[in-house]
Amino acid sequence: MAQVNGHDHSRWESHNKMMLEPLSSNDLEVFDIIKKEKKRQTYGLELIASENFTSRAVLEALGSCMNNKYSEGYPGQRYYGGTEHVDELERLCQERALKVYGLDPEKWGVNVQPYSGSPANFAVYTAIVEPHGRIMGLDLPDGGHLTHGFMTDKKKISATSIFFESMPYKVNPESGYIDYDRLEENARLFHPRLIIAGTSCYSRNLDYSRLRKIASENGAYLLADMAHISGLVAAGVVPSPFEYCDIVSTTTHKTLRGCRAGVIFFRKGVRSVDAKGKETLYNLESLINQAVFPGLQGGPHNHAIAGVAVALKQALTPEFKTYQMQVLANCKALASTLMEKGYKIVTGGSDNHLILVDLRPNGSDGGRAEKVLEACAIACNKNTCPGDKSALRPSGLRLGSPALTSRGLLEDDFHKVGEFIHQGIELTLAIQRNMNPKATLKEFKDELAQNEKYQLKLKEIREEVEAFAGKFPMPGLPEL
Ligand code: DSN
Repeated sequence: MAQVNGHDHSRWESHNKMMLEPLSSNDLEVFDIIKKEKKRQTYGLELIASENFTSRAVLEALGSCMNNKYSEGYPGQRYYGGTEHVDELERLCQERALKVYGLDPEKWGVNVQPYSGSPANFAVYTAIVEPHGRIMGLDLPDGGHLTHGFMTDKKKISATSIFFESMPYKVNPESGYIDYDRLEENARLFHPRLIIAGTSCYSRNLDYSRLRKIASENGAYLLADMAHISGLVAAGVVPSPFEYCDIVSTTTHKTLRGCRAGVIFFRKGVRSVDAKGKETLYNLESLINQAVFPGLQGGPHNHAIAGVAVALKQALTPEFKTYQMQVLANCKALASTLMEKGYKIVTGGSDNHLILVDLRPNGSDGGRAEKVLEACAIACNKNTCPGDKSALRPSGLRLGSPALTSRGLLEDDFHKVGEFIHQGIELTLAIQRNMNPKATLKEFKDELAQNEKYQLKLKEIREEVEAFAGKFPMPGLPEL
């Protein structure tokens, strides 16, 4: 090895060794952390509604040499040489994205370069809304996403609310359903440039036709942020936003089950025809493409585009449709188990992959229950419920079925998962009963950590959960 092309390369040998070594020997600290995370994922119950387990093929594409390539620009128009294969890849990814959602390339275009969902949404806003232009999205405490314009009375939290004027719409605090009448009234007063049809924690289908009507009445664009449900839409098991929207954004790693990235779809062709028959055309293609690059991003993450392309191919299979149908069935099974045990589910059920459990009737809240469940190897997240007075003490737990369904759990297994959650919440309530009702979350966590009786109970539940979860296969790379 010392001789390469007749020259002595011996001083380079240790460098080459480092570059070719597997992770397991090259960086034991990172390797060990990843192994621990893999164990946590394998022996725990993953119920975070926005998470999933992507496939081995997606992870292989993601870990490929595509990571190494810069390719600022778009296929055929790059600022770098050596881009023939990334051009081919990006075009393939675009074709598959349109095919998965049944879109005619004459009427729809797609940008697969956004790094994730938040930059994708911000790109849409900067493309079509002028600085300080008006945006209406579902309020975060009501189930919307941060990027849909979240702010409080004290602070503009999301950059969307800093650089644009945001007026949220809300759910009805009694029913938990979106209050479309109030949105309609407020839109007439606010004159938004853009209305966002998208959610992070809403268990019901959106009324896209109603949202379209409200947007059109106000000359506003309608953007669907379908990040949570894009896999369900791809499989045709929930209503599609494409018929009604001008633009659709999504992440690719939630129900769509790819790697972490973002995609924006935009309409092309005729936007409207006036009374005299004069057509107005969409000009979204150049606005959105320019907003993504060079407006907000540099070189696309070609390894992520490769992973997304693989996930999109999988999304075209019958197996993917079966998976998405099972996501819905499992979510319903979990909802019915918890309702049979007397829990209040916001809106009384679910049309999609998630439920929101309102713990106010039980005298508890999401923060405390989340901590206990986490200690039982059950991962979920606290979430505000409609009518919550403070976002600092959210009353609910958001539970989703996509990740565990990817591991092969069926309805009966989800009934069992519901039993485990019930045991965790019972323990939460038992701890609360023995504490001052005004105890802080920190005091609650200290009590949980220090009280031997609770630690024993936690251990008992966790061991059962781990034995149960460990029986299901884990998608992904065999080692990592
Ligand atoms: N943070 C994600 C979620 O959990 O819903 C959305 O980006």
